[in-house]
Amino acid sequence: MATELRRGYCALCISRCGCIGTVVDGVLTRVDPDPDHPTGAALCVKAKAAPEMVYAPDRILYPQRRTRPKNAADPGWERIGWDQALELLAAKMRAANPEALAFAVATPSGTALADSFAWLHRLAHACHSPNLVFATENCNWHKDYAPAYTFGAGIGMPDYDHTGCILLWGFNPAATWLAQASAVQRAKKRGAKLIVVDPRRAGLANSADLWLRPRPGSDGALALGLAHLLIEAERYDRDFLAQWSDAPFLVAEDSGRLLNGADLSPDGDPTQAVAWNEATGMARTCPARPPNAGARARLALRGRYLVATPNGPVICRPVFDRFAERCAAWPPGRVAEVAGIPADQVARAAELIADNLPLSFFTWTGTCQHDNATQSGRAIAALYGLTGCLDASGGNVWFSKPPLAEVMGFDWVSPEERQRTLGYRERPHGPPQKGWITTRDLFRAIVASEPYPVSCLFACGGNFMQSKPNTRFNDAALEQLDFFALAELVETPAARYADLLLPVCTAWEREGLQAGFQVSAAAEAHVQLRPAMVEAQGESRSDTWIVFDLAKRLGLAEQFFGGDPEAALAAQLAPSGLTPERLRAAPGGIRLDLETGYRKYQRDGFATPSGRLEFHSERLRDAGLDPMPDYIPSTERPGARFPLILTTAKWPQYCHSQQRHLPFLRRRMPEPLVELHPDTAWERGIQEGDWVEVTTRMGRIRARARLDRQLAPEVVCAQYGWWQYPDGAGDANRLIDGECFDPVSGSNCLRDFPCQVAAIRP
Ligand SMILES: Nc1nc2c(c(=O)[nH]1)N[C@H]1C(S)=C(S)[C@@H](COP(=O)(O)OP(=O)(O)OC[C@H]3O[C@@H](n4cnc5c(=O)[nH]c(N)nc54)[C@H](O)[C@@H]3O)O[C@H]1N2
Ligand SMILES: Nc1nc2c(c(=O)[nH]1)N[C@H]1C(S)=C(S)[C@@H](COP(=O)(O)OP(=O)(O)OC[C@H]3O[C@@H](n4cnc5c(=O)[nH]c(N)nc54)[C@H](O)[C@@H]3O)O[C@H]1N2
Ligand code: SF4
Ligand SMILES: [Mo]
Repeated sequence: MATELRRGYCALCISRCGCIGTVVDGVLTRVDPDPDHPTGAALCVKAKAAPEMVYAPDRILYPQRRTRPKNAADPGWERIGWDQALELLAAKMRAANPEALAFAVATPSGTALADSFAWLHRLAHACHSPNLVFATENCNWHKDYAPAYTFGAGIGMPDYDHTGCILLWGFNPAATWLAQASAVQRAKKRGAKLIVVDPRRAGLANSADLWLRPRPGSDGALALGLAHLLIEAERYDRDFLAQWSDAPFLVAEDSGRLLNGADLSPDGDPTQAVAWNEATGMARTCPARPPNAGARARLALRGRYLVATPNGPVICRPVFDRFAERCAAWPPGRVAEVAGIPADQVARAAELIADNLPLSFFTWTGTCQHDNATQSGRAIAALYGLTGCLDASGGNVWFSKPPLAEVMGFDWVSPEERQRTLGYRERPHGPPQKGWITTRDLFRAIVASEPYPVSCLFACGGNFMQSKPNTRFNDAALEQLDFFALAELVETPAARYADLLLPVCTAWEREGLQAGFQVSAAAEAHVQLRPAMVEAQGESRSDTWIVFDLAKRLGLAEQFFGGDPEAALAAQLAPSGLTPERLRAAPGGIRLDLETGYRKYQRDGFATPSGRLEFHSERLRDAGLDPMPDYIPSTERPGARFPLILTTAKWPQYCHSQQRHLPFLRRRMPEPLVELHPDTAWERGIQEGDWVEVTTRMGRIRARARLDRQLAPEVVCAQYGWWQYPDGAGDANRLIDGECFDPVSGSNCLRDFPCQVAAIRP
């Protein structure tokens, strides 16, 4: 018996936990943590199920072509060869004009798609397709892109090694990002405080110094309320705000517009904002980067000023004064009313934050999956801005990343082509600016040619029939596609509509590059080329292999490094000084000698139009949107028929709609659950373990009741993605209306939808 140990990392979710695989006679038998790896402290149950995943009987192992009509119960799959399969797909792609050709990709945060994410984008862009379906609006958009309107970049990462207080807001890393959960626990042991904001007392909320239980969707109100308490107590970083944020910039009271240099004199600089100098009692222009500290003027943050302009006097107030006024509308009593959090707990949270700086925070889907996500996110970002901890030691830091070549090819799509992206016209400040579209918009285009027809779709995973809310036209759209090719591991509900099924190998059977493991400066400097633990099963291939082969067939070899993935990898690595060979010789990975500096804005400014952290976004104002954060109640409010609030969450056993077919995991979570308060259950005659029905104005699903005394009696938490269970039970997304969405990002009410629960009588 030949036993081999192989170092790698688990690629199944964003955590990318360092691991060691055991391979006996070419068979993967187990996977264990790699304690020498920066994210290798622990593995979750999904990694433990790796052998079952590789050898699962349900896997697709050969390319297959449909032989029956799309509405037939059985597609009549016919096995074909790779050459025939890819030639068929290439012919269909060549025949479709670029905007009629769409791509789709599974989330790289909850699958191993990160391996090929960049290459699939490169292919779409080389084809000049403006449309790529990606769950970003409900996922990472609100932490990686939307914060750019405040910070000029994403939220960065808590500097756990130096932080004084951690705020986890709608983020449960114990279930979803093990390496962050470990980092939080280490920081807590060192003495850092922990505040968790979550309607459920899940994961680290159990050991937090303070657990705040907001009503789902009320996060914006809480953020403004906390900001109010910090402002009222003057426990904010005045110097940071005056020098590095737009807080002192004057806004005209009548128009809500920022004043600029041209307002002070006809030959003034219109690119410079204006602030009130308290020392001279005069308005002055304000450079993005402040002059040396000695010459610093004392710029007003509060008050109302009369500024002389060539067109007469204008009444102005600093941005900060206007922001403070918005926050003042949220005293603890009102937060308690709207968010359901007792006033003394709101006060306690503000105190904990102010007493334990530096503050760091992480927020993810708990605050993102709402139709008010953009504004809630801005409110949280603004609250964080007050502390002055951004990019400071112990705050949220942008750690230095391994320098890799940019290979996604975003700039191959011209601005004119980009404007054709589905949803771009309605949401130019959201994901469509990167070509990322929602299924709602895709399906409308397919079914109603609105605003133009889409006829051909190539998807690398992504189970959007399950993971997206109820979009009208779900089935009709996929049926009407002229051609749909799907690269998958298993036959998902979407596969029923595919013309061509391409077998993909699991991450355990293919190589993958991870440049940076995110959770600390050291982890972010770590680069690893994960080896294939075992050979690919059947004729399955990696997504990257498929993309490169297709590119060659489409005459795009030149854009794809001669069609050679190895040459492409070398080119991608070149700026880092690494080579594929060097990485293969160091299977545990290589730590680059990168240094992370703090407060990099002092050198570079923030990547916003003003060069400063922006409480007021003139870009959003120009787009007719509110330039300042606010709390916007969800459009969907509970009422007499649907008095409860439906939310969802993730569990350690599964990623989204996957893995239900693996017995090791299924034993640990055999059936779809719905969590509810014992009083809510009692009123309805429901007992622990009963099958119940959850209903919304969109439909009904079944699930097993699990009683949880820590929930608010009005909150119900269901699951989604249970397609491998009879009768569509447990699929909460069938209950949610995909026509309700955030006006900027397109995010949906996956966490905040009115519902009712009833016992199912036998
Ligand atoms: N096991 C597992 N891990 C995963 C994934 C997976 O599917 N399974 N998916 C990966 C992906 S793609 C992502 S995006 C991440 C997501 O990672 P997380 O954001 O941590 O995922 P969730 O558990 O869905 O949501 C976090 C918490 O938000 C809470 N919540 C619900 N509604 C609200 C609300 O209105 N306000 C607030 N403040 N909180 C609310 C939930 O109770 C939950 O505990 O996880 C990644 N990791
Ligand atoms: N109600 C509700 N809905 C949600 C969420 C929620 O919290 N609540 N979370 C949302 C979030 S955060 C996200 S990111 C989306 C996720 O939505 P999706 O990106 O659609 O994720 P999955 O549903 O897990 O589907 C992934 C599919 O890709 C396949 N796959 C896995 N690995 C590979 C691979 O390496 N190659 C290929 N070709 N295929 C692969 C899997 O078999 C699976 O069928 O769901 C969203 N939906
Ligand atoms: S948390 Fe689990 S699934 Fe995610 S990378 Fe770590 S071991 Fe894999
Ligand atoms: Mo996600």
